[in-house]
Amino acid sequence: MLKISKKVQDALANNIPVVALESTIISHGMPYPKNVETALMVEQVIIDNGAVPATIGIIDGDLVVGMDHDEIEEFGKRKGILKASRRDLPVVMANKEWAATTVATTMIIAKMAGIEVFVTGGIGGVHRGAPETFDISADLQELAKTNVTVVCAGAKAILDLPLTLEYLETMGVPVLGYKTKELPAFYTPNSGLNLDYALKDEKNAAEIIKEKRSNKILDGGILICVPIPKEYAMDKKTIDDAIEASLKKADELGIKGKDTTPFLLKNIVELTGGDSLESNIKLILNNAKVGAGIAREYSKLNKV
Ligand code: PSU
Ligand code: MN
Repeated sequence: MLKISKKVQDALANNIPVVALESTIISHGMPYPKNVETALMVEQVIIDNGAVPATIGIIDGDLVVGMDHDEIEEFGKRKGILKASRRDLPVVMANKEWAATTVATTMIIAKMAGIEVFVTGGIGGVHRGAPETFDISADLQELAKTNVTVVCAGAKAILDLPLTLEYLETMGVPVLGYKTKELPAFYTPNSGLNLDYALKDEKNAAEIIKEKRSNKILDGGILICVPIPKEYAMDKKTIDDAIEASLKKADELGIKGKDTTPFLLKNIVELTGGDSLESNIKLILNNAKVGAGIAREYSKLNKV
């Protein structure tokens, strides 16, 4: 059921760097047509930085690795595309559904295909109020066990960032800041939360990945957090207010489970008049550049 595009297959066979990309951000994370434009721009940044993009999603139950442009367009505009996390995988495969892959599912499929580096915007995490609701994204469990490196801009302040970091620590996931020792907060470079390690550069990241992969006992993901470039960051008060208002609205409407994250993202875009979407796009493009660089350095280390 794994369908890897010819380009991605050739790259993997020849130790050419490949970068995996998710599709939930396309189908459930941004409005059409910006979602498609962004997905295509991200692919182009990866190509311009010397790697091969592999956008991942589920089409008629097949696990597609390396969507073409028409497929990306479909994920952007088709109605009724499901959001598949780990628990949904067997169902959407057996029922031959179209489903967008979350960070968790994209990691699983990237691992199946043999892709180490995966670039996204933000990961799921421990939601605010989780001590009551138990709402903790399956992304965190996946980071604990699946051998893929995820490059992101931290986690959004819709989440409980201190608890998200605690959870990752408990699960043994290395959380590495890209040239920073502070956890970035997605729309802003600063969260006020310390990280233990700052990566010097892309090569340093590749060395750490290589070390972890050469020790079976250290199986699991790695999280690399790249701060949004200052010039694209949002004003902290503006974004915090939009987040607060969106959380309140979700609560009033009784939004739960897998609908929570897409609802909050959409609401924040509306409340900021599209500004948060622009920041979101800029940070992903930046992550793509860093991720491609890490994939390139990692390929170099794996040359025999
Ligand atoms: N965070 C974002 N943008 C996104 C997502 C998270 O800033 O698009 C998506 C990712 O696909 C992530 C998923 O894996 O939401 C997490 O959903 P949940 O909280 O239901 O696990
Ligand atoms: Mn959840």
